[in-house]
Amino acid sequence: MKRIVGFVSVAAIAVSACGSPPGVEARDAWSRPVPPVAPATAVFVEIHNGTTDVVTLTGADSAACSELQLHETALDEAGVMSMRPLAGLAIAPGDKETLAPGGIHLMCMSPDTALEEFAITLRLRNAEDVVVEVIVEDR
Ligand SMILES: [Cu+2]
Repeated sequence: MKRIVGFVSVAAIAVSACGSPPGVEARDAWSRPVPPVAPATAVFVEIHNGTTDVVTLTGADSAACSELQLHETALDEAGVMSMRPLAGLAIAPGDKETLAPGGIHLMCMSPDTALEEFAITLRLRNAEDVVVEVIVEDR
């Protein structure tokens, strides 16, 4: 039994020495400042899939939002830009997706508009959840 425990701890050291394993990384998360009465605000982020599987963003959570929905922006039949919920955003292995103004975004409902930054947790299929800090700034 003692031998098994010793082997496990050596293996754990070997893994940590190699740095963090390839995974999913979220970078450059941001949101525009909005007035205190704003019912919602969009959150943008870059998601890198460093795994060997397709990873799908299905939504997110944050203490700063009553709900965080995945939305896409599209032209409707009347030619008007509108937003609609998106079930998921697939990211190919080794690829990245950028959530940006005019496209896919996360919609923070009832945002806490007093915050200059807030954490969100990205919900992913095929990978662990990823927490990223959203910076509130004008771009
Ligand atoms: Cu939206």
